[in-house]
Parts: sequence; structure tokens; C-alpha cells
Amino acid sequence: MNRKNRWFRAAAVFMAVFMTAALWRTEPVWAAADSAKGQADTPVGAHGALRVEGGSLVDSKGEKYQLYGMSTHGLAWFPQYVNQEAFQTLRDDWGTNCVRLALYTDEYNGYCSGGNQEELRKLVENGVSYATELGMYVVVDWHVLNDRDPNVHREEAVRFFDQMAEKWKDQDNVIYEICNEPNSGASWQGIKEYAGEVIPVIRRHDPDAVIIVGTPTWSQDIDQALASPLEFDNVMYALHFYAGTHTDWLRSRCEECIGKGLPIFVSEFGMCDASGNGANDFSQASQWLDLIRRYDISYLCWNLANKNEKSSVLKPECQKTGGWSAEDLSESGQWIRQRFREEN
Ligand code: IDC
Repeated sequence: MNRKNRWFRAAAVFMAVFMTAALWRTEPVWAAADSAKGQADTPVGAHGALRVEGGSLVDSKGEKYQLYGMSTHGLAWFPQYVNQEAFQTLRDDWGTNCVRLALYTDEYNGYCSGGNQEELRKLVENGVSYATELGMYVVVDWHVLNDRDPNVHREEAVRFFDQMAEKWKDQDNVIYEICNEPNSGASWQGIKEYAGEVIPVIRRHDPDAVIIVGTPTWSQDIDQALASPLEFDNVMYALHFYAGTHTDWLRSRCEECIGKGLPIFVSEFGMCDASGNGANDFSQASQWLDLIRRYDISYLCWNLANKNEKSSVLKPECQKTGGWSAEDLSESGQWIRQRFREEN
């Protein structure tokens, strides 16, 4: 190679390196935060915007796609687990692709019952940012429980989802769950009216967002949704189970509804009983997760905290807020982490 050619080559290499570096600098923040993976390797990078097709959740290529991971406990009570290291551990060590942020509406210090709304919104926003930086999907859960009927705080829900959906309108990874568990007589008709008001508020900002709607009797009566579905696209219906309480009869209902094309999302489940405590029933839980795998249903486990209750996945004495090792996990935590890892 003569002198001139060598010079050209060196200049070309320099330019290529310079251009790459310049492009790199314009990458979103996650690129710097997440040195372990390139974006294409993250769940969102590989699967993009999700939608509902033929009763199933599908990815941007139209292939069936299953979300799975942990739900936080109440954000007001366990805010410390909303941090990037925690979510990264759930992604890289537990092998999960989704987290759920549980915002209680009406319990002690709930969003509509005396909680500091600004701080709670900040926690939700931070949670969404961490998930986004890590290329994970995130479910924003308006955790109706004590209020029984989502219409009790309908105005607040409209305001909340209006503000939140405006923020995330350009993101592919945010899923909205508009009422965790209507219960104690809250009717499907009433839930439909509530959904009919809240869904258009979200859709005004984010026309394609996937939205999960809770069903009567603590999100067990999916058959009522099947009999009278909502007239919106990209909607899924919540089915919740606790393996120590809900057994064959609810699995049969689940299979029947799936067979008829109802899009179901298990946005909360536990291996113990419905109190969140009581013994774990791993045999029932296995039967549930086998069914879930058979139909590619998405599923999120309750709960990421060290509360002294069976459903918490961390031991009560564990003070770490991320980077957990096997010894930090409760019986529930060890079991579900293993199951999640088998999904990959
Ligand atoms: C439970 C928590 C518990 C908390 C209680 C508040 O585990 O620490 O004191 O809520 O009412 C659900 C609910 C979920 C419950 C969980 C266990 O969605 O909020 O969490 N559960 O009872 N549905 C069925 C079970």
C-alpha cells in the first residue's frame, strides 16, 4: 500500500470511529445505564409494541408473546423496590420481561385515601423509567381493592391515566391496568361503564396501548366479560388466582374462555391462598403455570417485598433492595424464580 492509500485508510477508519461515537452519544439514556446488553437484546428491543390479536398478546412481528415477572407490593408501603438494580436483577437473574407497579387506590395511604399523590406518581414514573431503560415491559396497575367498585374513584382514575398516558404516549412498553380487582358485588355492567370512560382517555394519547380490565369477584369472573365484551381493540381481561384457594373450577373457566377467544391476562397470582398468606400449594401452582404455558398467557406474581407474609418473595430479614441471591429469597421467591428461569 502506498503512502497516500495508507493515509486515506487511516482517515476513513478515524471517520468511522468518530461517526459511531457521535451516534452513540445520541442514544437514549438506557444505553449508558445498561452496559450489559444492547437494546436489541432486551425484551422490548426484540419484541417492540405489543397488541392483541385473535385472543392472544402478540409482538410487533405478529408472533404470540408472553409477559411474565413480578408485581411490586403497594408502592406506598414498599417504595424501596422501585430501583434500577432491582428491576435489572429481575430481568437478568430471574429472566423476566415485565414488572407491575401496584398503586393502591383506597387502602391506607392509597392514591385516593390520603396518600401523597405527587410522591406516588413520581414512584410510578420512576418505575416506568427504570423498566424503559432496561428494555422491559411495565404494567401500571390502578389497584382497586378496598374501594370494591372502580366507579368509587372514577374521577381520580381519569385524571391519573390522562396525566400518565400523556407522558408515555411515544413508548412501546407501557401497559395500563385500569382496575385491579372489582369485588363484593361490583357488577360487570358497572366496570364496563368505568372502562368506557377511562379507556378513551388513555387512547386519546396512546391509541394503540394494551389495556387490562379487571373482572368481578376479585378478577375471577372472566365469563361475564366473555358474555359481554368491551368494544375496544387491544383490551385484555384480568384473571387472578391464588393457588391455595382457586383450583380446578377456575382453571376450567379459564380454558373455556380461552377456547372461545377471550384475551386473558393473569396480572396477579400467588402460590399461597387468597389472603396472601397461608401455606403455599406448589402442586396447584404448577398446574396453573402448566396451563399458562400451554396457552401463552401472560402472568405476574404477587409480590416483590420482604413483608412477613407467604406471598412476599424476599425473606423478612432481607434488607437488600436488589441484587438478591438465593438465600435472600423466601420459599415463594425461590420457587417462582426457578419457574421464571425455565421460561427462557
Ligand atoms: C394484600 C397484601 C397484604 C396487604 C393487603 C391489603 O399481600 O400485605 O395488607 O393486600 O389489603 C389480592 C390483592 C392484593 C392482596 C393479595 C393478597 O390484589 O392487593 O395483597 N390478593 O391478599 N387479590 C387476591 C389476593
